[in-house]
Amino acid sequence: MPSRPIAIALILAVALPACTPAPDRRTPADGTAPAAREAHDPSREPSPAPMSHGEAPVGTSAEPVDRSATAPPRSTRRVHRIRLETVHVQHAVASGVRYDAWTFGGQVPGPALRVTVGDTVDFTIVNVAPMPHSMDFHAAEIAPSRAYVNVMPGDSLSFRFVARVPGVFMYHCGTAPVAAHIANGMYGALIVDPAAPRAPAREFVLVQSEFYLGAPQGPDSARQLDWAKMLGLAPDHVTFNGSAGLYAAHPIQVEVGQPIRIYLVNAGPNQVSAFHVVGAIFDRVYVDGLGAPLRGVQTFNVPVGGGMIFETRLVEAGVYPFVSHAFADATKGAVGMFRAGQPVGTMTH
Ligand SMILES: [Cu+2]
Repeated sequence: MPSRPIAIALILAVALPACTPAPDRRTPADGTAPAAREAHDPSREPSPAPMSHGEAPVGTSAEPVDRSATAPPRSTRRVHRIRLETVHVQHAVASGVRYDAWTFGGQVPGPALRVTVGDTVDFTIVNVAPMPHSMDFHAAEIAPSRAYVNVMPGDSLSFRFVARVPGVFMYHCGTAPVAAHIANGMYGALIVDPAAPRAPAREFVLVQSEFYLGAPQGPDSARQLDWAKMLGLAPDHVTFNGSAGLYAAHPIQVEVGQPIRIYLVNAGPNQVSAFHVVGAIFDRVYVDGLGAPLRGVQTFNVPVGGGMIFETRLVEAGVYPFVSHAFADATKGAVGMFRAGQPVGTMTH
């Protein structure tokens, strides 16, 4: 353990940049701008990427990615025996930032699941973590008092449900305080396909979520939840699939004109996702439910705890950012890139 003065210095070194006050908007008595204010003017800082809407450094599609966004294939089974262990692991929430995560299946988000309307989900939760956890499937119609109950360490619980409504649904731990269990990583997406398959497309699953970092407890220590930041809606990182800017560093390769379908779940626990693909319009947005899709949509809000299906095409070769258009959140990591075809004259070359 570091000595107390060193520990305090380390905490301040990490915490102070995050606590930098907002630019002072008061006008000085002499009308001149103080030098300190100019030094913090965001417009004077270099753009993180040599393109509009970059918001994060853009890597190449050739590098392997820890977490693929590719959706699992449509299933032909009618009964799905799904077993998930609740396990605590360290998770890379951003480059160089490890987080003490609580998970389903040892990953954040938990595994993407896929069933078809009418299928039976035969689910078992096995708690190998040192505290109670539970499971809440938004795709299920079931009594929470029976199924969504706490599972003690070393114990397990099984329940079944039939998926009735197509869409993409959140699942999450429902143990109190739920905000902590979600903020720590206990969520994922369950796709429920309609009985008649959707049109062929490249299919992706994105789960948006936030992370609220407590001060490090020592050199190279993993971070833990800052409850006050969570209550204050002040995340440090907002992510697609658990890591800030993951698909900016590892753009998702698609073909020009190819139909793209994105299953998007917003796990939160707090921030609405204003989902948008720069340079594209959504041909269809399926708000969860049984109704007809919206057509010709630029941006659509996915509520916390909601899931929607977005369909689009990218009309020419190029790099197309996808973001939460709530740009504080994009700046904090809710940004990725589609790379259509083989673009020339971009930062990918
Ligand atoms: Cu939990």
